Amino acid sequence: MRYDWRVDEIEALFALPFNDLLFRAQQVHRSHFDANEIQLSTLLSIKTGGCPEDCKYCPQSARYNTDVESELLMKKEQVLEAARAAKEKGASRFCIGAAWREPKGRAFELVCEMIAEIKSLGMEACATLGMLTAEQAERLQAAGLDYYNHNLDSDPEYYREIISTRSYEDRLDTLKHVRAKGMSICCGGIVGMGESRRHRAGLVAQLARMQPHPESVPINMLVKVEGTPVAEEAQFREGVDAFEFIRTIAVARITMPGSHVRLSAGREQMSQEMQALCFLAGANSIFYGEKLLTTGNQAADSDQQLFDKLGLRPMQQPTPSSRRMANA
Ligand code: SAM
Ligand code: DTB
Ligand code: SF4
Repeated sequence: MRYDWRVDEIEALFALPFNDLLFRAQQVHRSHFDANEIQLSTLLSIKTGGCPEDCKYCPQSARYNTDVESELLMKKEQVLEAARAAKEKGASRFCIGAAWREPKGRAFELVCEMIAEIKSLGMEACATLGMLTAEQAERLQAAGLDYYNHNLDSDPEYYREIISTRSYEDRLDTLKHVRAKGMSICCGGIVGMGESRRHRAGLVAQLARMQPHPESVPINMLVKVEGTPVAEEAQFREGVDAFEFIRTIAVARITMPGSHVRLSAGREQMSQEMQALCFLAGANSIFYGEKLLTTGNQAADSDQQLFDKLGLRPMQQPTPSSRRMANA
């Protein structure tokens, strides 16, 4: 496994002829995974809207005028009901998200209780709650949390155009705390916010230089939500075409061979053919269920149909030892 990827090497991968790039990605994918298995994670927003941060893509920031209303923390029983339903439909991981800068007080205690109960259903538990201190990471680990999601979103340079209220270093610190307590990391970014290919290569380099690599790497296609600056302002308007997005997946697969690369937000807007190319490029995980946090996702039924057409199978929950080996 390599951890010394340079941005220009990654840019060179991006620049390969499409067929060569996908061939390389397939070779890497097949030497680390069963290429017909897809990991299924279901998301639930347990605390929606009203976030003090200024992430320019986010419908949940209180600073922008979007359709998202601020809600209170969801009740534990409701969360568990959603987790049970997700398990019933075949998800192996349940991910809870809160629109916070960081977790605090009684709400954090309640989230720890939710995590313990999700674990008692026999599912993997993931949470995304904003910045963490070392103590909070320890509490989450003690509650049984398997994964913490905290994205870098972009490379360090373009990041400054997108978020001002939390630094890149803050994000890396949170990831360090999560790793130090022995939890797995889910960390990726967003494609299509007006960034250049060099910035995309820079994001992948940041992820691929982490040692060990994040176990889950969500690659989100920007969901343009009315009222957010990236959807409204001209400077962010240059999106990416389907091929550039698929290239990003392939490059993530080649540079992080043992990670689950997730075809994440934006799938509702993708054709089945595009999703199939993402799987061919090495994506082996999706968000499964009709909602992401506040926006829509493909319905579970249509995912089942796509899986049938492609001969894909849901991945069973990996055992801790097989996960460790994937990163060796
Ligand atoms: N508040 C927490 C935080 O940001 O640390 C957790 C929730 S936040 C919504 C999780 C991630 O969702 C973001 O880091 C971003 O990568 C992704 N995301 C948010 N809005 C998105 C959008 N409109 N399109 C694509 N991805 C988005
Ligand atoms: C991630 O990388 N993508 C998910 C999850 N981690 C938390 C969130 C996508 C959010 C898309 C916009 C929304 O539904 O609000
Ligand atoms: Fe808040 Fe997270 Fe949205 Fe940023 S991405 S505004 S931190 S909910």
